Amino acid sequence: LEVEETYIMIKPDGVQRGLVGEIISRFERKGFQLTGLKLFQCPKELAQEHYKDLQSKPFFPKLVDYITSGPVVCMAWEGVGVVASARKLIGVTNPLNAEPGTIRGDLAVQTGRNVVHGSDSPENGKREIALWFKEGELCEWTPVQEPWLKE
Ligand code: DAT
Ligand code: MG
Repeated sequence: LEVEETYIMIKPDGVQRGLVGEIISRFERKGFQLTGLKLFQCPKELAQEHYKDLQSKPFFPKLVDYITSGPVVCMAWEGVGVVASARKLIGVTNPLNAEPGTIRGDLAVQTGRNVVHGSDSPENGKREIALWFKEGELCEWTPVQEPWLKE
């Protein structure tokens, strides 16, 4: 397994419902490393670009409206196997099918209000981090707990 990067985003419903600390804390406690973090009002063009693979879907306009309906929390997380592991922590797309213990399983009820995004591949992790963060917004740093997480 290799060190990967993933783009995690708390959607406007997660921010409005006061779930920011709760959601960040799940990735933090797992042992992944935060390398980028900001509160951000997403412009329509960026939401469309982020979800461009879904542009032919009937729900696409509603999805773009939802993502731009209020501030989101943009995060970059780094770690061995972080892409797939973050998707497991998040749970499946429809929160009613998401396992208890996952973010969507514990905190959401509808696909159209599923509180959080996570990249689906290492390639998309890189693509999405480059899309949502500017030069200079990411930090390279060494967590003091590293020897207690990695043997
Ligand atoms: P995920 O967010 O689990 O990666 P996805 O990439 O297939 O899921 O879709 C992106 C978002 O689009 C998803 O979080 C919510 C919305 N969405 C997906 N399928 C939908 C559907 N059938 N109806 C309404 N919204 C949908
Ligand atoms: Mg997806």
